[in-house]
Amino acid sequence: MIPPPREKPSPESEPTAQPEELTDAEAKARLRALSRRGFTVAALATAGTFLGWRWLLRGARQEDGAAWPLRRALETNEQISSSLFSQRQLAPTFPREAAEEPRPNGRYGLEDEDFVLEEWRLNVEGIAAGTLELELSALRALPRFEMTTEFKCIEGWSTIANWTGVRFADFSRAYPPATRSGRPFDPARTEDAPPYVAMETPDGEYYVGLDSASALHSQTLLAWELNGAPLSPEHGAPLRLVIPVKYGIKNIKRIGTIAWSTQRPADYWAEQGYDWFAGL
Ligand SMILES: Nc1nc2c(c(=O)[nH]1)N[C@H]1C(S)=C(S)[C@@H](COP(=O)(O)O)O[C@H]1N2
Ligand SMILES: [Mo]
Repeated sequence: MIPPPREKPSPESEPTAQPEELTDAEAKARLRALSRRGFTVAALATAGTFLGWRWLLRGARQEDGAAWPLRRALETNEQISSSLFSQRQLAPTFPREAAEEPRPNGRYGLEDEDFVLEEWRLNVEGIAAGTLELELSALRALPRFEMTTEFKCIEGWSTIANWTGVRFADFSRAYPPATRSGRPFDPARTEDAPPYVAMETPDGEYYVGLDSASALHSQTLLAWELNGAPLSPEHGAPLRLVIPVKYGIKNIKRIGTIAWSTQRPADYWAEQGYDWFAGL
């Protein structure tokens, strides 16, 4: 076995893109929602969410086996990034014409010679319904979403590309996870969802862990098309994750299983020493 190529994080080339402002309509909708509930309630809810997160992170932490000085450093990054993360911050979007063909990068989990595209099913676990096996047609039946966003690899390169699929939030509305409160799932109440989502390739060779807030972000997409054409095998056919609020490493190709989880899931590149959160 050839050792896995180490991607080098290159701070000099780290992108400095400014998050887009909310559109007027979005800002108004949010203000309406706030005044409905009252600002105090909103503030309490925010504080509650934050405390809930801290508690969860602390709980998850004790299960990690890494040597403590290393874990400390990684955790500091993660805490900073996860507390700075806001679902309201959108990744920049671009005109459709700006889309280019990304270079295929990373083949873990794509090399199983027994993989048959026609036999592919998406396994969904940790949902209220138990477990499910979905065909691509079931995903295509959900609200279609298209976006042109910038894809950023931790190695320093980036590509603007156009993606089509279903938002993970809409997918989750259709196949909801069990909530903490027992109330019906609402993607806007991320604190009520299981805290993590795990995704892995059908052969289990590549896997990512996501915090639910990022997974349920409005630009997180389960995609089956790239630049208007079905995904090619090297770009992750038949279904991949596109999550522009994270670096490329989290954008898993050829998803075989999606599982909601109360425990912080294993993550291929985090195990190689990269930041688990891997947010931009
Ligand atoms: N299954 C799988 N998904 C993966 C990878 C991989 O090795 N295997 N590499 C990741 C990395 S590091 C990057 S930068 C992007 C590249 O996506 P692309 O090949 O479509 O450009 O895929 C991500 N998803
Ligand atoms: Mo990457």
